[in-house]
Amino acid sequence: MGNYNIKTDEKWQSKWEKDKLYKFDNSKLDKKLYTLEMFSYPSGSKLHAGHWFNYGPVDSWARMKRMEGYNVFQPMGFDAFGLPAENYAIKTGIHPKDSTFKNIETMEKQLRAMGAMFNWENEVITCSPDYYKWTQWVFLKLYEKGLAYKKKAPVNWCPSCNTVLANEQVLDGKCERCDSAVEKKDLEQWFLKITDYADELLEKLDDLDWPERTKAMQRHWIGKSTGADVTFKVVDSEIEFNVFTTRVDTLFGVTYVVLAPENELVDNLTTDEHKTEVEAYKIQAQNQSDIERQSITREKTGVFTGSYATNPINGKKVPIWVGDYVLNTYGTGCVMAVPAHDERDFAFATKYSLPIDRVIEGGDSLPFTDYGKLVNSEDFNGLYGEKAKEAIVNKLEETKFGKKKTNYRLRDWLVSRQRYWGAPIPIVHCDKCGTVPVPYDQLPVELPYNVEFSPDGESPLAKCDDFINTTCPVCGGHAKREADTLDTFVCSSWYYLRYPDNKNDKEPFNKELINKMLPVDKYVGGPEHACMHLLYARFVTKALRDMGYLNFDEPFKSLVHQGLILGPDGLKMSKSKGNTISPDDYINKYGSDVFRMYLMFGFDYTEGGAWSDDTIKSIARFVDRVERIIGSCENEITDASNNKTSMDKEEKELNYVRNHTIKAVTEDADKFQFNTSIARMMEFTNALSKYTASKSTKNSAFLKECIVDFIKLLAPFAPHFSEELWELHGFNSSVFNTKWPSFDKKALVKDEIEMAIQINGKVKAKINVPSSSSEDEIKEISLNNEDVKKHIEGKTIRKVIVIKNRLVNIVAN
Ligand code: ANZ
Ligand code: ZN
Repeated sequence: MGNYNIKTDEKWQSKWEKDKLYKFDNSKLDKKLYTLEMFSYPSGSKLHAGHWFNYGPVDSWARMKRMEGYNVFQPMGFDAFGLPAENYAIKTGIHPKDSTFKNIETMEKQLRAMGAMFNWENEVITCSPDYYKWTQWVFLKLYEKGLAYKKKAPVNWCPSCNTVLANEQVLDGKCERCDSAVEKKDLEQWFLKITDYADELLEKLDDLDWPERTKAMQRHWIGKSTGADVTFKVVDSEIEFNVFTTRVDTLFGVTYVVLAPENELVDNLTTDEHKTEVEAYKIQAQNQSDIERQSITREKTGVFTGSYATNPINGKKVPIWVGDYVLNTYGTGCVMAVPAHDERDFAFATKYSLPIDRVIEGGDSLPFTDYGKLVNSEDFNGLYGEKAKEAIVNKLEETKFGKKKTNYRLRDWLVSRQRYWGAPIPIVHCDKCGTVPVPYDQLPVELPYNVEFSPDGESPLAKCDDFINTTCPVCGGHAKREADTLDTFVCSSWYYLRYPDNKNDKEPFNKELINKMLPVDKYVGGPEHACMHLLYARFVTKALRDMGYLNFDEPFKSLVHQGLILGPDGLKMSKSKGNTISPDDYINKYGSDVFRMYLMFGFDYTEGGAWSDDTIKSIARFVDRVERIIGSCENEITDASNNKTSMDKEEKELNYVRNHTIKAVTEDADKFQFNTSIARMMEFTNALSKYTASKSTKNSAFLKECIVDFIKLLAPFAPHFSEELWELHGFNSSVFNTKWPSFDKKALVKDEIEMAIQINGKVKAKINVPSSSSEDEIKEISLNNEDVKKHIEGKTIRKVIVIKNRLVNIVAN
């Protein structure tokens, strides 16, 4: 065993802290690099290998960037409000505030033990009043701009726990805690109008350096779709309704229409004869989630209302049905059904024996869902796709029975929670003045400590008299505070704006500073946030920009998702499955650098994988070996006077590996390919070892240069260990204050190149040629090679093909 261990970590961590080595200087922002990792939730289960995998390698990248001359800002904090702490409190009676701050303390210690260059003086904790004061400020600013509003909306309701459930607490339509069937209940809720930004959120995705998959998910989530609203009149009635369709070219193929069960027209359209059946169906549909209802594989169900509507294009009478495959929250909540050309309609029509009329040519069987030539469509026969749509919409517009329409799948963001552990919504309800925002100078609206948070159907804050009763800021009369708290995603939608100016008590951030610090240059976190956090943050940035606070459009220029580290059993790590890996044990045994390098070497950063510690020992051996080899060069390092001006063959070879390593590590690490970076470092180690072992008189000046480069290259990946080596061998200051090595292009050109010679497709010989050789020279050397001569004896050479730097191909018979 070598000398590196956890003591080395501790030594350097306290030295770095004492020297304020990583303190961010915000007066030099021309080469700033804002590196951000998604902050953690302070849960009781402490930091696990997954956190480490998120933070450790990114810190290595940031360290390299620092050495490249960037002014790196890498803050850390805690996303500290939310349900887990509250649920834990309900179970154990420990107050969420107490458990949260205790967890934060533990996690901070663990994060420090990692030795990352976090700017702790910029820490942000979302449940601290000095932070959520500004979360409330953001909410009020959105409210002022009409981007926050209240409306009735259905929530998940557990009748047995008497409480509202978040979507993630509903499993298969049942309450996660008690297994009762979850119901829908209409409650007044606060929303943020993210839909105002739907178009920009969609368009600006193109310019972002983000994983394509994530951009595709956001595109899908926003779900822009262009089509038409078509008006159907109800037969023998004044009532009419619109359907939204993306396939107006199929209008002649409509054989029935379907309304969502919740559609407000359903009661009016249901004839007496069908009342009981429709009522029963509505109740049944109520408890299905939208996701279940949209499932393609689920059997389609529905009931007939007894009424008919008229197809505006041909006057045909079609039956009106109710079916839960139609969502009330999308389009108009009604669809025109074209079973011949739509899968869902086809299944439905087949089940209920409704007519299926083909209006598009093509395909062997129905449904045929592609575009094609129109048939059975009167004047429009023979038209195709877009042309057909255009012609039919024009006709509808003329007759006032329809118009072009764009729909979005994106919904406004529901931000109120009937929960305790969140930022109070800064609103007061006054009988006289109505909804009144809390004046800015009265922020924060503090979350009271003594609150009964066990669920009983009401927001916990509603029962806290001291909190809820207040005076109206407008009229001074008696008023009640809003009892709901904000979704934790509101807290995390703007935290990156607070870090650089976290101590500002006059404003959420200094405008001038923040516009220089942002956007974030590199954001790293899990892909599970693709459609929530990452979309909310983009929205809030754009809204604050439009209010004049920010001068950039997007918060995160470049995004990387780390892969998932799974348990040894290949399953997601979780306490309940007992397959979690605690980094602490490994760090105690091997030191944090070995653990960090193991994570980087053992897994592809964006892929992750199942945990196995097979190769952690080989990383520990690698560290020992480096220590030994560099130790053996002590004499050359201290006395580098043997400075031969020219390099011999061995020195040229080592110099090649050295420069090749610099190039490869710099490029690979920049692409977050840490595993190959470390593999290159191992090769460099081998080359150093070979050189030092084979030479009795070494070129000491040259060797010293190689070792200096080696330690610098290793430093980002093994920060404590490298700092120790740096000091041990008499180098001053911190290795992290030195310049990242650059490579010498000339050294990468090898004097000689090895080439394979194939004769009739089979490798028969290897040759070494000067790298400057021309094609003809290479041909000549090849044909004069003894092995080649043997093989071609007596044959006629038909062709010699030279593939530069690799191969000579001789065809002979
Ligand atoms: C007739 C039709 C014929 C349709 C055809 C498709 C194919 P996107 O792309 O997602 O916007 N639709 C409209 N509103 C709906 C709702 N509230 N619930 C469920 N389905 C709804 O999908 C638009 C298409 O989905 C619309 O075009 C409509 O069916 C259906 F051969 O209209 B289509
Ligand atoms: Zn009032």
